Amino acid sequence: MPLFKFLRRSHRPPMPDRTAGSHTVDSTHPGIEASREAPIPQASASTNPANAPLDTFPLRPTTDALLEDSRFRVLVVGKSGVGKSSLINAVFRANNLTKTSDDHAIKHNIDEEFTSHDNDRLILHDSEGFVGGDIGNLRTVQEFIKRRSAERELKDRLHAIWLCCEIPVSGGRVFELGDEILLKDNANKVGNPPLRIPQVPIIVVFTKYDQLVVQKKFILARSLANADKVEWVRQAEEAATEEVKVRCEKPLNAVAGSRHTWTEVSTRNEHKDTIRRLIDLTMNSILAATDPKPQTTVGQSTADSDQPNLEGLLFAVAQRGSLGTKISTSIRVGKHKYWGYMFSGTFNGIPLDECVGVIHDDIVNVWNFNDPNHQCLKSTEFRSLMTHLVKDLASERPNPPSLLDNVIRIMPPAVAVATSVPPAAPFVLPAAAAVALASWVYGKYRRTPEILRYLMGYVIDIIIVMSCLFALVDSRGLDRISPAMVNLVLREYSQQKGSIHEQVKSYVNDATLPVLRPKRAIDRISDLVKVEQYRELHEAVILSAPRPLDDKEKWTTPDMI
Ligand SMILES: Nc1nc2c(ncn2[C@@H]2O[C@H](COP(=O)(O)OP(=O)(O)O)[C@@H](O)[C@H]2O)c(=O)[nH]1
Ligand SMILES: [Mg+2]
Repeated sequence: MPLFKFLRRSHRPPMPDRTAGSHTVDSTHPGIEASREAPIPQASASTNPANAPLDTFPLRPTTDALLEDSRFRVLVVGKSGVGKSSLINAVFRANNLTKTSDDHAIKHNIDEEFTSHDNDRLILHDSEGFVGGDIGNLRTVQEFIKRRSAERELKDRLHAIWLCCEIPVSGGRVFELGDEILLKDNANKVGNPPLRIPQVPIIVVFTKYDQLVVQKKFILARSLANADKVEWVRQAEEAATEEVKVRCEKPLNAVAGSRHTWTEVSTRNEHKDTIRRLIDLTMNSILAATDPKPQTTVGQSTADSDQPNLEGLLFAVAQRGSLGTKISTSIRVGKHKYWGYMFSGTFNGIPLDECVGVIHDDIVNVWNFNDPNHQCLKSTEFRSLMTHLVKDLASERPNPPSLLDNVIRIMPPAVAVATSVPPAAPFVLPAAAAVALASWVYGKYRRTPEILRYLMGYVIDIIIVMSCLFALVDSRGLDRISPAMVNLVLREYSQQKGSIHEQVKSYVNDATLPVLRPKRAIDRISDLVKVEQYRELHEAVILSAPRPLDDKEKWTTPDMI
């Protein structure tokens, strides 16, 4: 029997398969689903939400079933040297890609699957693109796209295609004949709605944008001799962007029409915004392609849905370059299931550690940090620290324990373990004592202001902590998550959490409880985790991080946060 239910792994039938549900794009936060109403917890739809038992025991993170067997599958097409591998690294931080099998039956290189231990949410297919008038490889690519688009199973299907072409800095054609035929055929193709097989989006990626900026800087150097550097760079980028329109967009429009999705990228650090844009565009294209409903504008649909868009979720989880997409996806996944339960009372009677456990795991799954076996972010130590972080949300006058609470254990398991230590060693604390969860987690869920505050605070805090880790990893080019990184983030955030927690307290109290609506509460969480509000916190985390971080550092203790 595991020490904490948190650590228990349960088995339930997988999530419903991708169904005829409508998938929509949230234009403000490209995410995995856009439902204007928070989904009503299934169990409460027809019964009194406060009393309805959950139909889904034991609880299981929404993302678990999906992520168990499906990964984001992308085809990257482009001539050798255009920057495909660098791009994959910039978007997914997937170094050391290796072939998954040495299957001699594979006829074409394009069928080989590349995966990386650094980011196991990705399967890459790599194609050398087209040189000159070579049509042979074009046929191979087209056949592959056709076959992989028609796969019925999400896990086997191709989810996106990046066609990479280097920006011709010193003149010349941007496309080869093969690129043009591929784009033209794709533009003329229609999807297959009756079979619900979506057309896999092809995003045209014009690479090495920085080279064009350098060229423009050089040209402008003389005329802007007296301008400051910022202005010089701004003008060079503006001129480069105009040049991309002439050298790349115009030829693209000529072969594929003006609605085709494209963007310019550079994998150089100073152009990270181009990588974020590619991620957002890819997300929008996947959502638009997999939404069978008519689109109003790209990325917006007329329909609401509480079904997650699974292709979109796979990409949102796999990518590691867009903080905004991570935050909006955390919210979408939460909205889809357990956050509604949190405020409606559907969790009634369930041990709180179990409720917190599924909410925690769903969010950690979305962020997909390089954390082998989840040894940091799903560790008991981290869960424990997170439960302590929200302790200041306790009621000043705690509610008297309910009858329900009296029948469950009130002693933290760690203490229970401590008492079983032989009397000969009374002062030797067992290791588990250091990882006791905060006491509020050892009760059962009841819809009280205090418990709602703890849960709401936990969700907000863990998303903010994840966003700080993201900023730290991104700015330092760090690889794996370590306790040192998490400790640092927790220390910084614990100094700044006061105003957020005040807002949670004023949102949920004795007076507001009777009128609290799940949808409004979830919207409030979304407001409180908007990324713009945490730029300073992210900077503080980055500035206070020692170089190098101590990878042997032990977990901090709850009194330090
Ligand atoms: N200037 C510049 N060079 C790049 C960029 N991306 C990749 N490269 C360089 O282009 C070369 C080929 O890159 P690689 O990713 O291996 O291309 P692949 O053969 O298509 O996989 C390497 O020397 C990279 O450093 C970029 O955005 N800008
Ligand atoms: Mg390569």
